[in-house]
Amino acid sequence: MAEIFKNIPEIKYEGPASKNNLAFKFYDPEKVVLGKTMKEHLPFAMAWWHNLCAGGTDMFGRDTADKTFGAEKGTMAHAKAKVDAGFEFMQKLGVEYFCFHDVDIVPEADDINETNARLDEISDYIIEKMKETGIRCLWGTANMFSNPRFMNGAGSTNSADVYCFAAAQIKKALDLTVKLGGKGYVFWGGREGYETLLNTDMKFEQENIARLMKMAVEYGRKIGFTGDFYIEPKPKEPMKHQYDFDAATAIGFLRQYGLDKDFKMNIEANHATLAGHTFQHELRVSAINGMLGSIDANQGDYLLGWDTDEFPFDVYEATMCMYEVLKAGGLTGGFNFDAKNRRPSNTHEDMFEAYVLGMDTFALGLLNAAKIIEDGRIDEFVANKYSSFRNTEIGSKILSGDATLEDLAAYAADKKNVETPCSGKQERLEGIINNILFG
Ligand code: XUL
Ligand code: CO
Repeated sequence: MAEIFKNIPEIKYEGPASKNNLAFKFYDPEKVVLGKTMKEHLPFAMAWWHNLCAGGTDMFGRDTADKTFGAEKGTMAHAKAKVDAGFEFMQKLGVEYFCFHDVDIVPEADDINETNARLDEISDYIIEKMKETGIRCLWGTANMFSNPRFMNGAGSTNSADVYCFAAAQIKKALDLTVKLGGKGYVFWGGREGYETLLNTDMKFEQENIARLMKMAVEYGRKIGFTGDFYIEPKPKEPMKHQYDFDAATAIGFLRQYGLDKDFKMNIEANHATLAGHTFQHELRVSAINGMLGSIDANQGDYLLGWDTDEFPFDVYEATMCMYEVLKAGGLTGGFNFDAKNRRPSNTHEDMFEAYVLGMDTFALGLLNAAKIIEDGRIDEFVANKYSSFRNTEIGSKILSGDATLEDLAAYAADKKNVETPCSGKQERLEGIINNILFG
């Protein structure tokens, strides 16, 4: 098989002093941090769609990057060239997983049966490559938002026929995910939402989405899918209002429809900030509900109100992410770079440099988060902040669930007045973080 990225060597760890743009400065796969190697802490994945398909087209201009990999676009030869390119790319970087939508891996045909035959063919080819390289599938999904048939949604569509086509795509994508040994299956509700309530029966749409998810779980379990289903929350774009607004909303939805045992969250940094939350907030909400599954590792731009899907470079944000992940005991999924090069970064070398940046950013985040945990001052402060509930009789009574409202009112009446609680010490804590990161 001819090499595609001819001028790109295998990317190695060279350390922070290195000036080599094609070397890791911080991601040292075998380095042990808090008892596990970096590679174990950070199961990185390549997003098929951005890395192998997207060429930089935006609202104002066509592709700037060449992603043909020597084949004619829209052909099965091109689909195979993307497999070749993807596996060479992952191998050179030491990325051990990939994520895909059905339509990323083959060109969609007019007849769904033909599309499915193409999917069978390409997945056979992908499996060969997986066997050769040891690279694995993190998760699969069905693209139920690009085809015009999904303009009114997939699970939330008004058309029973379109609903069946969505179901057929999910069925096939689940077959593929199981065939490729994927650890997870993602639902990102691209067009599951609405533009105006003037034409929308919100309750009907949400119930129909839940029905589709239930069918997916039943089918998945029947064919031997033992992994997690994920919801990837996003508040808007393409729809004005998306039903999976954020982690709290998605978790409430899953509980309402009895889906919470089979689903976890796939949290994307840029989606968190679009929802008006920090990445860390979304991770914490998922973790405290036992639903932190996987991460779409990217970064938004606070000056732009849309999903820019940038490669993560914000070390502070990555640090807080890794702090949450470590405290949660790791992910069942991984870190999928749902990120794309900026449009003018249009060379193959840029593709590699983007992954070097993202992987180094998360490696730094891991190192920093481990230092914060080992330092212990932040955790100690938070534990002490609530100590009145643990160290006093009345506090313990509240926690044990034995107290009544009357008991507490009688306690307050006895006390007559109460001191203000301890200071929140935000500035001290922020200083501690700076001191740990840069000291
Ligand atoms: C879109 C997005 C998707 C999902 C998979 O914003 O993040 O690519 O990750 O459908
Ligand atoms: Co995503």
